[in-house]
Amino acid sequence: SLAMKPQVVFVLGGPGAGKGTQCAKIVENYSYTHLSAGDLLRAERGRDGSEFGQLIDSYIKEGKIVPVEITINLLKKAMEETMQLDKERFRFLIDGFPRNQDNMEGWNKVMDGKADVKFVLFFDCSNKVCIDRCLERGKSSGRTDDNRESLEKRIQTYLQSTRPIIEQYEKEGKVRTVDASRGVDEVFADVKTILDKEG
Ligand code: UP5
Ligand code: MG
Repeated sequence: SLAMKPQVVFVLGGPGAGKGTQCAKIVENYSYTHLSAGDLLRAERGRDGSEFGQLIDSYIKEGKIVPVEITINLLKKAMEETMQLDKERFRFLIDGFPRNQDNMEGWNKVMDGKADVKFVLFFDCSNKVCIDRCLERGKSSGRTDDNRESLEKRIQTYLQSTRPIIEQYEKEGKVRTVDASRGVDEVFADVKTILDKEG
């Protein structure tokens, strides 16, 4: 049988914009598989015998972007494993990637011709709302980067490195923007409109 090429939606937005929350809701309603690059990196950090554990740990605390070779391998492996288990599962939400030029070049190099990027779902949210949400979550998340010091760095990295990537995709007409500062259900209503239209 013919294997389908992975169909990818990149999900971007600042720290705490609601990428993970909205992806979870999408998965309940559409046949997408959610892959959070951050979650994959945190799992790799905690994996016994990982040669990248310490590097990932320090990058995450510093809000810096991990070298793409590491992230792309985790994403590629997760996509392959998903499709091996069920060949109908070829639609992916790739959450929190690509975050910089290095990420984008790495993706283009490794995935060229192997996956189609349909569009970028951009959760647009003010820095203040983003920071407040992460600090609130930090009370119980156990995440090493949900503190004020790391958050300032995460926001800086987002503004300096990730926004330009979103702008590049915008020029290609590939960005679908959602106002993510509203309540979860209001945001999701807009997400649904976009996904229903894109098919
Ligand atoms: N919440 C969500 N939506 C809400 C709403 N509409 N109203 C009110 N509250 C809302 O949500 C964050 C919090 O806000 C939660 O408590 C939620 O209940 C609430 P969440 O859905 O988790 O937001 P999300 O955008 O997913 O936030 P997250 O913190 O995961 O975003 P980041 O982009 O900062 O984190 P990520 O895990 O993607 O990356 C972490 C680090 O990993 C990066 O800083 C980087 O160091 C590294 N990384 C890489 O190096 N490369 C990668 O490719 C990816 C990550
Ligand atoms: Mg997340």
